[in-house]
Amino acid sequence: MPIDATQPYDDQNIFAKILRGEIPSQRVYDDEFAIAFHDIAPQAPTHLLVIPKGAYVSWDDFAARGSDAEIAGFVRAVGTVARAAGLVEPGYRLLANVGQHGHQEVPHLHVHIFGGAPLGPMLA
Ligand code: IU
Repeated sequence: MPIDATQPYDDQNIFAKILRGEIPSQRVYDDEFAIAFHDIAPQAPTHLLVIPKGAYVSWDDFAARGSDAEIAGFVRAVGTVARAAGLVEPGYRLLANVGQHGHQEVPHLHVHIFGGAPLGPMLA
């Protein structure tokens, strides 16, 4: 079920638990601002999720409340994860779903990284 992106942050959401290490994940990256792990139901040969360490519901919430350092750190982490996964050449796709119409299901900001095969045109 898609979430309401304007809801208050719920620290019992599944990605908060993954962040705290209470639920296992296949973690591939960890720094001051972000972690990255393999999506449990991959939709491409490489499908990673990058999440900020801060408590942000969505991209909208992060853009509004995140500090410049957190935002810069997170953006750099996404780039670093994609590069480390060997995706820069021949390329990859980033996606952040927001709220009901975006079909965001987990109420902790996450950026999907898809790659490892030609992905075709964007489907709205
Ligand atoms: P969405 O952007 O909120 O729709 O994406 C949520 C993603 O989180 C989706 O691709 C799930 O497969 C993924 N996921 C996960 O990796 N581990 C989990 O425990 C759960 C969802 I729940």
